[in-house]
Amino acid sequence: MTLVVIALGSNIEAPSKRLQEAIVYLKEVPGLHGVSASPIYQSPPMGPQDQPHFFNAVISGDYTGEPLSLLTALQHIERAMGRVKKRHWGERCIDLDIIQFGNSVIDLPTLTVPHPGLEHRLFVVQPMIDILGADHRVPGLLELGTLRDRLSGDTLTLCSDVVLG
Ligand code: A4P
Ligand code: MG
Repeated sequence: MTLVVIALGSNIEAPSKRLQEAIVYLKEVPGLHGVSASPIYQSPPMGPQDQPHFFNAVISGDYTGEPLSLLTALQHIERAMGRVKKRHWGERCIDLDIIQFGNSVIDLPTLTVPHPGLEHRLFVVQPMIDILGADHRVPGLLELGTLRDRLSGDTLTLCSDVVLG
């Protein structure tokens, strides 16, 4: 079993409902067990500013398969949910990124893990802390609490009206 962390993001087409829908799909991924979901957070878009704010959450779970199998499963969910690629860092109804795959460091053309954006994204670091704790570490990085302190100037709002699970 490998501890995996997956980031969820959405900023169009009823984002918080899309995150809930994605959780339902994630719980059905073969080999992925014990899924627990963070609260949802809202933040201004990173990248192009002419798009709506993002809703983000993370899930953790235990996975029995290989990294590329998990990536394929996530891309299948994105397609099933009707995701259309518009532009890099642009609007999307769902984005599923592998943040951590146990202690693995993966550098393939189609998969980079740990996700290289993690230490710059409070909208991933904070929900990871919520479910894994501030002492948790991702390979090659300092503990999450330190990453959060470095991002303390970033804007992040807890959406307490919707609970995933
Ligand atoms: N890929 C490589 N590594 C991974 C990984 N660890 N997990 C490849 C998932 N996929 C990975 O992704 C392009 C390719 O990345 C995939 O085919 C896969 O083989 P994509 O989602 O189709 O395209 P993209 O938008 O160009 O890139 P990406 O990396 O998903 O965008 P980001 O970095 O996730 O940024 N602002 C806020 N506030 N919150 C957000 O969630 N998200 C984005 C998207 C922009 N701004 C945001 C947010
Ligand atoms: Mg992606």
